[in-house]
Amino acid sequence: MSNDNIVLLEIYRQMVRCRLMDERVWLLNRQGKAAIVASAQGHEACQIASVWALDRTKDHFFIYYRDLCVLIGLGVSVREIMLGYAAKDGEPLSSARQFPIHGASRSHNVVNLSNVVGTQIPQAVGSALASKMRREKGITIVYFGDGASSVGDCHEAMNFAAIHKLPVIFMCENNKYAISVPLSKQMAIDSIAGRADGYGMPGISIDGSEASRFLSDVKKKLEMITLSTKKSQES
Ligand SMILES: Cc1ncc(C[n+]2csc(CCOP(=O)(O)OP(=O)(O)O)c2C)c(N)n1
Ligand SMILES: [Mg+2]
Repeated sequence: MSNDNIVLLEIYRQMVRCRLMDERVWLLNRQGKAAIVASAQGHEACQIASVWALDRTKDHFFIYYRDLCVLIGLGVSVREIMLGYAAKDGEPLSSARQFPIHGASRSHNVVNLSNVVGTQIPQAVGSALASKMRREKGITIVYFGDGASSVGDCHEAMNFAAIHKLPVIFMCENNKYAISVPLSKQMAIDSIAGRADGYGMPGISIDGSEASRFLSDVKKKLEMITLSTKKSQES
């Protein structure tokens, strides 16, 4: 089997693992045993493929509350995550003291996250600025929802990142709703990626349920970012 196929198979394994875990957590929630849950169902392919497109040993991951599968992709175990939902000791992100899957893990390169929508976006841009100033190779990826893409933090962060040509990927997981508010009531445009033009950086829309296309498109984007950051470091 080719290396590419081995990676795709592993991505698929992790997607199935996440879906089964997510379904189980929902059952526990309905039984009153898991207090609060933000489902990642339907987000599995893009979340896991995004991790495989990057380098877990040197890149920085700024996740949000829906990124259960990113954590699995980064190597947090199902057991560790379930301990969080059950509020038991041994969970590595916050020792189960926070909302499940919140907290930080240095060994997994996950930075602490807030439940307040959009706050991780300027923080991620700060991390990318630090990488650039220290001439480190790592890049930063920040995840957020379509609703978060409308908050002020997001606009300020994108503007700053584009001006300074920072090594950062903004990954919007567009599930077309911010709680019960549909996309058409959140913005007057069709493509969130189209906004990138306005900041002066490239933006692409990818089908988030297509892991292999996602993987190759994110890798292409990474090459562009590395090139552009290198050029701006030289100038
Ligand atoms: C600043 C702020 N405003 C409102 C909320 C309440 N809230 C929690 S999730 C959410 C919807 C976010 O939607 P989106 O960014 O599309 O992410 P999704 O949950 O769809 O993945 C809102 C408004 C919040 N947590 N923070
Ligand atoms: Mg949404």
